[in-house]
Amino acid sequence: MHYQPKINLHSGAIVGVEALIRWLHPQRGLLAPAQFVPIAEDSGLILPNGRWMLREACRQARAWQDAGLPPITVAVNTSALEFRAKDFLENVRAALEASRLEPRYLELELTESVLMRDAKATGSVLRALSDLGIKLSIDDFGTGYSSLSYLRQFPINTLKIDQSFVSRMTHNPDDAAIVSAVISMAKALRLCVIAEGVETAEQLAFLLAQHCDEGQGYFFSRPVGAEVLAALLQTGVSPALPH
Ligand code: G
Ligand code: MN
Repeated sequence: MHYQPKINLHSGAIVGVEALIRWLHPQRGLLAPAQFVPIAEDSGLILPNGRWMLREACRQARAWQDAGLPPITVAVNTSALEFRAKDFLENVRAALEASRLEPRYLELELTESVLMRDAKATGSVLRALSDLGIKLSIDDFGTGYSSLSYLRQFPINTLKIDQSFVSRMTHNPDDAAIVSAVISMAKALRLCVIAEGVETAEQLAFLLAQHCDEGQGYFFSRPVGAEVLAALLQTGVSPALPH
């Protein structure tokens, strides 16, 4: 498991991490999720794998707190298959209980396609999670097939602007317009908004000008191991923000 910091763009502080799984393959080296998650989904391994990630992320977040580090939120990506599983809520509760992590420090990242399938059943699971005190975010926002009405129907906390928009926004006015519109919409709906895939100072400057709340990406830090993240929590990320 690797952890990528999420930065409050105004204070520069690390406010959370996204837990990202990697597979150290004996022949092929370190593999990114895109290279094995589809296979894990087809084989059914995504379910035990997701359960493990949830437990491990909660355990690690609590371990950082127990080590005296400032408390941060840990976000776990949740696949459609996991979200639909009958025991999903139970697994989330069990991971929180086993780790003794307060629910407000756990966030689940869901894609638009997860939210769109069967709105009624989705709504009740989301409300149960939200009632527990868990945070919910929409991952890759703007790239899926979705309906904006779920933004007022569902107890969502955060929109994550997809990195494809962020990577083009400083060159392409259309992407810039989409990014600033998503930020405005999030503000109007009192949602938190975070830009994914921030790689350059120019992108950061654009996001600051648009009053984007948070950022995540290689500009601040690559996904790192738990020990490196603990060090970053003490030193802060470099490069330092321009203020
Ligand atoms: O779908 P999701 O947004 O959860 O995917 C996150 C993926 O994006 C991870 O695999 C992570 O390593 C990658 N990533 C994180 N930051 C950056 C970045 O700044 N640039 C690029 N190209 N990829 C990134
Ligand atoms: Mn994600």
